[in-house]
Amino acid sequence: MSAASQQKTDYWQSHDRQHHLHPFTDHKELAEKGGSRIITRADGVYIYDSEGQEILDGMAGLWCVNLGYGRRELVDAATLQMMELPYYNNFFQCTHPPAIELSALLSELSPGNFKQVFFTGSGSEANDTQIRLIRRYWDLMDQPDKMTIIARNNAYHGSTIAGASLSGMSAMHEQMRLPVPGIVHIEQPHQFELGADLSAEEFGLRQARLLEEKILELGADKVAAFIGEPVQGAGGVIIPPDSYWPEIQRICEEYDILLVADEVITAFGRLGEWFGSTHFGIKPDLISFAKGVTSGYLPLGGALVSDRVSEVIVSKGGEFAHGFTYSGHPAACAVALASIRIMQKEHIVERVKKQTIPYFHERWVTLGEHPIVGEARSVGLMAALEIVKDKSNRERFHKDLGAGTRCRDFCVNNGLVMRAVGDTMIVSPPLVVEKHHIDELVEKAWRCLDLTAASLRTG
Ligand code: PXG
Repeated sequence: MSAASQQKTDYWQSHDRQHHLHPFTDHKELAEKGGSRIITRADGVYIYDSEGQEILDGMAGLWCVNLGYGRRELVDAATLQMMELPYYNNFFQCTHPPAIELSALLSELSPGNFKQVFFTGSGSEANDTQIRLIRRYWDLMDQPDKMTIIARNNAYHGSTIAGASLSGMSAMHEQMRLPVPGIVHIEQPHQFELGADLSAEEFGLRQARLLEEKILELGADKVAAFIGEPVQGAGGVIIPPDSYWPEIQRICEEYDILLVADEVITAFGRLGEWFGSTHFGIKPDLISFAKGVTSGYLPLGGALVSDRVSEVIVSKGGEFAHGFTYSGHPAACAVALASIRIMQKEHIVERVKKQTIPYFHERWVTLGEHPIVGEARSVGLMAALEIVKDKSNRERFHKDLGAGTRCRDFCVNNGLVMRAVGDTMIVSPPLVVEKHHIDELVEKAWRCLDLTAASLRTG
């Protein structure tokens, strides 16, 4: 590293420390470590830090940069839209062409009958919107007592008060005194942690039936909806057994409960379909999206609303008292349109399904042979490794050893972004990764697992 880049890094790190509070960060620990890594540019599937290191972005930013970095068409779409109309709102009986065109395109791509879209600025706001849509729907159906929403432990639905309440992250709940009333949780379909003794089929059915038990406990006339990510992402890429979602679907139908698929991560190609619900055969009433809709180039999210819900909301009338300044921001919508059109033109979803996913899966599962890996699993372009001390009985390393964060740090220092969720390592690379990137990812991951194992041996 040159003296000039060292000086710049020092300057940025010191200002960052003094002025910038980061999301989900222990600032005391960060300061002790010497400060943040500063990412200054990116190209394709690589990011570059202020010291000039090239790092393969195994997380597509934060599960979002699906088309990779440096796509000129997305930049041009934003620029043109900003010149034409940088901002106008969708309140008070107004709108603009990008929001109209994007809502029509999303409706066309959606699985099933989703004619209406409500735009937000993020995934958290999308889920906040879902709660309002759900409550509005049951009020208009003259069943105002159908209020409670059932979510799952270790789910992630965002970090606003509503998003964090729907989420099942105990640390978030403790710190923020959540969930808010009317949101309850059931156990997740995490077989590695909770169901090693059962077949996948049995475990999936057992975990789905926890929903039925909870509905019966609360009374179906009190339960409004169930929300779940088709595959839990931030919780550690938890892939439900095939028996899980069909049973959830049956239960929602039997007890007249709305089904919300939080597709903030799984929509727009990550599972080899436009929507992850198609992969699992889920027929949701509401879908949350964000992230991949713009490939992360600008913030945008939303709720796709099925005809069942939207026809009630539209036909019964009365104002839907909800909205954000940036609901359907024109530049974000223009980027989303450009991003989806690139995906269509380059047949990205089909290519990912037929070529990238099978190769990625074949290579990823080889990491399961590593001495400290208890399980290597993947679905679509989402994958996890469970770091264990003893492969035979899934015993974990002592928590204080921080095996996961050690591995994460080895990865980033050796040119790979791989995230740690406790001792579960996860990746979700851009959809445009090629075979040689996948080889590089798996080789680097293996090497960093070796380094992790060696460092754990020496304490
Ligand atoms: N739903 C799901 C399924 C998500 O993954 C959100 C909602 C919230 O979206 P916004 O745009 O409000 O952040 C998410 C976000 C992680 C991590 O550590 C994951 C997310 C966000 C931040 C960190 O894996 N997912």
